[in-house]
Amino acid sequence: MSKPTSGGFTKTDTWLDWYDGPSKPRFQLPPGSVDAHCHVFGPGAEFPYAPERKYTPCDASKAQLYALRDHLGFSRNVVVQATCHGADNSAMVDACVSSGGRARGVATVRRSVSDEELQRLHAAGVRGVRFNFVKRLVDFTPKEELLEIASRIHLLGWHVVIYFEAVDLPELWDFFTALPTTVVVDHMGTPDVSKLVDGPEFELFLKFMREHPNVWSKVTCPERLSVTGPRALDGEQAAYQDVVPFARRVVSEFPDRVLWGTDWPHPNLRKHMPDDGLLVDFIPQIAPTAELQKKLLVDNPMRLYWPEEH
Ligand code: 0GY
Repeated sequence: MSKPTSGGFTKTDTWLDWYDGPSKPRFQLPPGSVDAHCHVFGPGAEFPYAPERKYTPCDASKAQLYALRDHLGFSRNVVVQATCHGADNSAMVDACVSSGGRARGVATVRRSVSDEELQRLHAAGVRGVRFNFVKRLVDFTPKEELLEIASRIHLLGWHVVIYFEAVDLPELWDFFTALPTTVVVDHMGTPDVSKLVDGPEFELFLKFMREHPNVWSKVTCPERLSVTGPRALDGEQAAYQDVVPFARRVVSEFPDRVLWGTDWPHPNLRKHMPDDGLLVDFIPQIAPTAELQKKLLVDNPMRLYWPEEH
């Protein structure tokens, strides 16, 4: 089914719509599991896309997100501001406030954000800001502006989510390690999984986590990182096999600092759109024991996003 973009927007030519009718996962999520990385897009007619955006997605509403949550067996969501909405957090905030306390958010803010606005975001459920260094997604923001934002949101008990390409880690290292907050890395720092898991590139990322106990990682996006793709290698094994050693390594070494999320509705995938049920079936391969699964899906996200209940 095609999902046209509303509000007078036309989605980017190569845009793949999210997967309709995902399978029911075979893996049963532990009770209270949190989808700690997902987005809402618009709908554009209600929440217009930002003029400075680098892509126009298909609409993906809060109702569709929460239907997926229930279908997959999650209890809660962390809705991360997507770059197509710039620093207008309205769609993400609307999703959080309509969730009945079952969603928290990660916002994008500019240096000019007022204290009142930060308080308003906090009341809506926002607990972090995202700093994005992926050049195809955002324009450059000076580091001193980001540090200023980080020191302000630190006072609210929020954390910083960072999204970057693995090749840029050396250059960004000093900035990242100067952040005063908990720092959550999107998608394991986007490793090139055709390289060795114990090669220099991924070792640098592991060193980053090892030397900085305030750094957490989302072990997300096998569909984005995989080179071999969704093809299952045999009847019993799930897809995205080339990502497994990377994610498994991070989960086993840092079990108390990892998060998992669907990444629905999967922005900017150009080759295939994953079946979200299949993505959930990926989890036991990277977190093979019930204890690791509970940390990854319940304890860690609750500690970070719902500390008052933890
Ligand atoms: C992701 C990945 C992407 C995009 C965004 O905010 C965004 O636009 O997050 C991407 O294109 O890699 O984290 O979902």
